[in-house]
Amino acid sequence: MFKLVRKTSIAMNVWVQVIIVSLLVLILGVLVLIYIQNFSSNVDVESDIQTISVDVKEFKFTPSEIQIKPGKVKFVVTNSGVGPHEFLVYESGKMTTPIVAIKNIASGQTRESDVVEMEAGGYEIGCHLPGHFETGMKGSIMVGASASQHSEKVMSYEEMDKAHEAGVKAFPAKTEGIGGQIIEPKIVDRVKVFELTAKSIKWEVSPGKFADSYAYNEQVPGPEIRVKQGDKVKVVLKNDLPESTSIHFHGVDLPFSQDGVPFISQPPIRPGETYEYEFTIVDVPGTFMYHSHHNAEQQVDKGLFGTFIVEGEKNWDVEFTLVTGDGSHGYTLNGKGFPATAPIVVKKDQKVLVRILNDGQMLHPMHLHGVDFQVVAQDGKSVTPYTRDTLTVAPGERYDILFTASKEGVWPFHCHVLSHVESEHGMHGMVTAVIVQ
Ligand SMILES: [Cu+2]
Repeated sequence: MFKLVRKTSIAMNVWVQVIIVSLLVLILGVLVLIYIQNFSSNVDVESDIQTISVDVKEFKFTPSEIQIKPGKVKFVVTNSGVGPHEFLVYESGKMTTPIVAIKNIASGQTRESDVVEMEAGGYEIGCHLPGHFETGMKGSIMVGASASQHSEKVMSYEEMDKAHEAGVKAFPAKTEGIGGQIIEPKIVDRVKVFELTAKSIKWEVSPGKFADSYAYNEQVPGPEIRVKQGDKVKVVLKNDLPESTSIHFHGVDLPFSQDGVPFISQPPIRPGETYEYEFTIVDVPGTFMYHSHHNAEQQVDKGLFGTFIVEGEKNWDVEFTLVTGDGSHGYTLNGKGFPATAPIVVKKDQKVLVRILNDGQMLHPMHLHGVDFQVVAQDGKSVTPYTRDTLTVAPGERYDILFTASKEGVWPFHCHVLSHVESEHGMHGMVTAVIVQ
């Protein structure tokens, strides 16, 4: 009995050892498997993530049009601007539920998003700090099976030259619609009556690029109103917009009741309504503006602005009006972006007056090649003339400049904030030329 027990316990010991060793081998095997699987899936994930670098600044994203493949995406966003910005990615039309939201990116900071899974389809990007989206901080992401990593590849110098040449050769490019055409008043009981209708239109900013716009008489800028000191003037506004509006005659000396600010000096002009402004011109000759003073950030941006000129004696041969714009239409002169901007065509030795008005939201240092000019008036009041070749025009300001076209040639006349005028794709935006023949 004793012997038997001993034998059994020896046999049991061997079995226990076999089981322990087997278990150890099994555990080791499982560990190796887990390790291999983990390691290989890490590599997979790593090679699967598309990293998209985006530069943000006032007021654009670079690139603004992104093409990627469906799958895992990480955004690396650098703020090279001066103020804080945010970077939101959302499915088209679902602005309120972004799939990526990097907020409060300070100037100089680079921030990474979490890795997100993006299925094929259209997405939008935007900075929704007040005014930023509207001013151009927006773009799109196309997620598609055939897309390459980035749409904006590096251009060769030959491609860059070609793009620049094409732009210059296209100038002045034809587009639908001309803004700022002089409107003839109806004379009723010795009152000059100007009729304006505000409505939504598609405005062709540059060849093939149409923008959702609001316009007076289907023009951006609206028709140019010209009056004389002492004139009795009536401006009749019909509102065919989907929202209320008003007109403020910027800088014009008129009674409080005609100042055009809803809930301060008048009720808002609601959709479908017609409203009349009536006043007598007391200002001395000069350059003024008119624009919406209701939801103005959007309404003026979309095109509800125009030039209001009090005419006087002319000591120049020809004159032109140049209104700067910098909102949802991109960078524009008289509602058009280069190469669709209109040139200033003059004969040699003509005395040329240019009225420059800024109804946008940014500063534009306007620079003329070839000859200096004299600043003869600011905000509709004459000043002691001073000579410049570059003149910064701030929002709301108007300047009258005078020069003699003493040299034949094609002299660029452009804003000198370079992002408003020229990129690797050539000249765009706020560029025109004085063509002296
Ligand atoms: Cu500019």
